[in-house]
Amino acid sequence: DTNFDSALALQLTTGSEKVQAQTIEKLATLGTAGEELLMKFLLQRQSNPPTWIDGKAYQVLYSADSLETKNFLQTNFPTGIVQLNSQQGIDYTSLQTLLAKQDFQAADRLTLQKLCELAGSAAMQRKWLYFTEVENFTNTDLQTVNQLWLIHSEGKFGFSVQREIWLAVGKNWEKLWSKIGWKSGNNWTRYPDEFTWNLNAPRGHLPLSNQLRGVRVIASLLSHPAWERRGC
Ligand code: UYC
Repeated sequence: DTNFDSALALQLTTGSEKVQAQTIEKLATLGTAGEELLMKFLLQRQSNPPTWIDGKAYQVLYSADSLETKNFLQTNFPTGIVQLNSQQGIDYTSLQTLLAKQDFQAADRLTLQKLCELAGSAAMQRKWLYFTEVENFTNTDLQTVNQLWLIHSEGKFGFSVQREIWLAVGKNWEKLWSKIGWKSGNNWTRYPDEFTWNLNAPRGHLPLSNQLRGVRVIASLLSHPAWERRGC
C-alpha cells in the first residue's frame, strides 16, 4: 500500500546507515514493489561516491530475477556500483560479479589472482607475491580492489579495514591475527575450511593473505600509499 511504501522510502533515504540497511533487507522481501523503490534510490544517489548502502541495494537487485531489474542494472550500472578503474590494464569485472553475489570465497581466490596479474607474468606463474612487487602496485588499482570489497561487505572487508585495525593495535601482527580471526591462541586458522566466508566474520577477516612466507607481503599491502589519501 502507498503509505507503507512511502514510509519505507523515507527510511531508505533519510535513515541512519543501520536503518537504511534494515530497510533494504525488508524491501528485498517485497518483490516488484521493493525493487522499484531500490531502483529509484540507486538513481537518486548515483552522482554521489558510493557507500556500502549502495552496494547492498545493488546486491538485492542483482539477485532479483526479474527482467526489469536486469535491464535497469544493465542500463544504469553496467559494471556495478564501484568504478573499475585500472592504471595497469586489469579487468576487475569478474571480481565485481563474485562480490555482488557475495561469493566471498571465490572472490578471495580471484583477488590473489588479480594481485598476481598486477605484479606481472612472473608472479602469475608463481601464484604468490613478493613484497617488492606489491610496492609497485598503483594506488588506483589497489583502491579499486579495496572499494569492491568494502562496498560489497557492509564496510567490513578490505585491505583498508585491515590497515585500520593494524594501526589500532600498534602494528602488532599477533594482535591483528587474533582480531581478524586468522589465529586463535597459538593456532593458525586453517585454509580454507576454518575461515568464515560470510558477513558473520570479524571485521577485516577478508581478503586473506597467506602467511606461510612471512609478513612482508601483507606489511607492504597495509603500508601502501594507496591508503593515505582516501582509504576509508
Ligand atoms: N592460511 O593459515 N597455507 C593458503 C591463510 C599460514 C598453508 C591460501 C591465512 C600458516 C599451506 C591462503 C592463514 C600456515 C598452504 C591461505 C593461514 C599456512 C596454504 C591459498 C592465517 C601453516 C598451501 C592461496 C594466517 C602453519 C599452499 C595460497 C602453499 C594456502 C591463507 C599453510 C589464501 C590468512 C603460517 C601449506 N593459505 N599458511 O597462497 O603455498 O596458496 O603451499 O599462514
